[in-house]
Amino acid sequence: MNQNERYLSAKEMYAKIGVDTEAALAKLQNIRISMHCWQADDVHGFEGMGALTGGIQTTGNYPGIARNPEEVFADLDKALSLIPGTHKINVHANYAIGEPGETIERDKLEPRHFAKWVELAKKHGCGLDFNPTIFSHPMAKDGMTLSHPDKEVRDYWVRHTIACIRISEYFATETGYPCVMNIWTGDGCKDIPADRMGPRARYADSIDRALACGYDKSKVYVTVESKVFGIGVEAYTVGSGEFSLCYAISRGITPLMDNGHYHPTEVVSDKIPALLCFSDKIALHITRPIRWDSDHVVAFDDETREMMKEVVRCDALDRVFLSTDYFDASINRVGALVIGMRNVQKALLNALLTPNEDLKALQDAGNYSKLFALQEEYKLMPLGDVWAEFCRRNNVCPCNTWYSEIEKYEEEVLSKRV
Ligand code: RNT
Ligand code: ZN
Repeated sequence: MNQNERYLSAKEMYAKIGVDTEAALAKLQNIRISMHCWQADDVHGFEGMGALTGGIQTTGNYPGIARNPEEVFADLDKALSLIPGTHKINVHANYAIGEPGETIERDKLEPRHFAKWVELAKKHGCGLDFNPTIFSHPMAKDGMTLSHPDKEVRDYWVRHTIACIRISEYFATETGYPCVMNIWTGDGCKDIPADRMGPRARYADSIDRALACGYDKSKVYVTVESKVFGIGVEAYTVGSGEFSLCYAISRGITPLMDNGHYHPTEVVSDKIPALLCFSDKIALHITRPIRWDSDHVVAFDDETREMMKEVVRCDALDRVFLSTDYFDASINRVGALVIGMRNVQKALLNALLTPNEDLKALQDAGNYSKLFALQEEYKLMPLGDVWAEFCRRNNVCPCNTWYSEIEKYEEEVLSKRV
C-alpha cells in the first residue's frame, strides 16, 4: 500500500469508531506549540555568562553546539523545517542581541535587542513567547532574586521583569499573536531555612510591583511557573506549587505547570482539568522527567499522551498554552528539538483521534469494564498512518526519513563548528 491507501484505510477504521480523521487533521493544523529556543545551546544565551545557575543543569557535550545568534537561528530554521505546522518560538531574555561590542544589562533590555527574533518569527509565520532570565547572573545572589532580602537585588529583577513585559508587548504587536511571558526563578535554599514565609511574601510583592507597570492583557499573558526543588536548592523553593498557583489565581494571571516540577508520582495530566475548573487559561512546559526534573527530550510516552488527552477532551485547546521545555546536551540538539515537538504533536493527534465522548459516556454509565477494554484496544489504532498523512500535507519528510536531514545537517554544518 502506498501512503494514500494507508491513510484511506486508517480513515475508514477510525470512522468505524466514530472518529473523523479529517476533522482531527484540521484541528491539529491549527495548534501552535511554543518551541523553546534554549535546547539549541544548552541555555547559554548570548551574554557569555558561562555556567548555568538557579537549580538547572544540562548534561552531555554532544558536538556542534550553537555559539552565536547566527548558529542558533540556523539550527532553529532547520528544526522548524522538519516539524509539521506553524508554531511559536519561545525566547529567553538572555538571548538578547546587541550592537557589536554592546554590553546589555538585563534591567535595561529593550525591544530592539530582540528585533532579529521578530524577523525570524515573521519568516516562519510563527508567534513569539518570552521569558525573563532570572538566573545565571551575578545579581542572583545567595540563591535569591525577586525574593532576596536586599531590596536593591529585588529592584534589579523587578526592573528586568518590567523590561521583559515591554518586549512581550512588542512581540505580540509585531507577530499578531499574544505573547506568553513566563516568570520562573530558582529562588530557594540548599538546606533547612529559618524563614519560609518571608521570601514568599517578598516574591509576591516583587511580582506585584512588576505587574503594576501596566500592560495590555489581550497581548501579554503573564504566567508564573512553580517548582518543587532545584539542584543546590533542595530544601526549600520559594515559588512552590501552592505559592505559584495561589499567586496566579489571586492576581488574575496564568499558572504554568512544568511536568518536571512535581514529585515523581504526581502527574500533570490530572492537574490540567483541576486547574481548568478555576482558571480561564493555563500554560504548560512539556518535558520528560526521569526520576527527577531531568529535562529529557519529550517522548511519545504515556504521560505526554495523557496530558494532551486532557487538553483535548476538556475542549481546552484555546485555553492551554503549550510549550516545550527540555535541554539535553548528550544528543544532536537540533534532532532533540524536532523529536520533542513532533512527539507533542503525535500525542495531540492521538487525543484528537480518540472517541472521547463515547468513552466519557461509558464512565458516566459506570461501565468501567468496557471503558478499560476499549481504551486498551484504541491504543492499536493506525495512528501512524494518519500522522504520516499530516506530515505529507505539511511537506515535511515522512516519519521514517526525516532524521537523514539531521545527519546531513550534522555533516555539513554542525561538525564544522570546532
Ligand atoms: C526550570 C524551569 C524553567 C527553565 C527555563 C530555561 O526548572 O523549567 O522553565 O527550564 O526558564
Ligand atoms: Zn519549565
